[in-house]
Amino acid sequence: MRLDAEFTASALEYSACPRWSRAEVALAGRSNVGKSSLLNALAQAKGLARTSKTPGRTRCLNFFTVGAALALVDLPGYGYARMGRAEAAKIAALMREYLRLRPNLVALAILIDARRGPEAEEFALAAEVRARGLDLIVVATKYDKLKNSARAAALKRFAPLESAPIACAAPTGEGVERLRGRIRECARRESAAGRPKPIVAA
Ligand SMILES: Nc1nc2c(ncn2[C@@H]2O[C@H](COP(=O)(O)OP(=O)(O)OP(=O)(O)O)[C@@H](O)[C@H]2O)c(=O)[nH]1
Ligand SMILES: [Mg+2]
Repeated sequence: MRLDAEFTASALEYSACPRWSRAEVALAGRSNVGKSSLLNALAQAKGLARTSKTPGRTRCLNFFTVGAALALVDLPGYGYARMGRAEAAKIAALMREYLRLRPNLVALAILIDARRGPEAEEFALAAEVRARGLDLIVVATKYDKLKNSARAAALKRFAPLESAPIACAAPTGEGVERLRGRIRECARRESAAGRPKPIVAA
């Protein structure tokens, strides 16, 4: 079943994040890893989140509501070498603030190119997610770019993250239903815990 996501808001600064009670599941990852494409695949809506061959496309936090209780957040990518230093620092600060402070955040999906495997940035992100007690979802993206014979070895490189990756391919939809299931599960667990989500004050 698709996630009926609707673009609702963008935030260039942490203080501009929407004030609502929705649980948020955010997608993080290196620039060009396929965050926006996967969001579109989750929603089965091609032009929902803007995708591009040019890395560094998404430069703000983009919020997509899914019904009254959930929102997906497309985060700007990190590690884009050709982005100006001031711009990169601004984006890194925005991400850090969102990850550390956002009370609505219940789970972070870390997207990692299946061909590349996790690197220092992803290990650091995973540690931060666990330290905050959030749910961690590990996604191996662009799985369609790997030959069948190379797939098992590629996924083995994810083992040190200690969370089984969901292998996804946006063009074919492989793995996407599993990821939807995980996202729904995180949101459900949160509402079952009965934690009232704060409506963030200004
Ligand atoms: N073959 C294949 N290509 C993909 C997949 N996901 C994304 N792409 C391509 O990779 C490029 C980057 O995808 P985006 O979804 O824009 O990546 P992003 O992570 O949102 O990038 P930033 O916003 O720059 O951080 C585009 O050319 C996509 O078409 C996938 O699963 N398989
Ligand atoms: Mg993007």
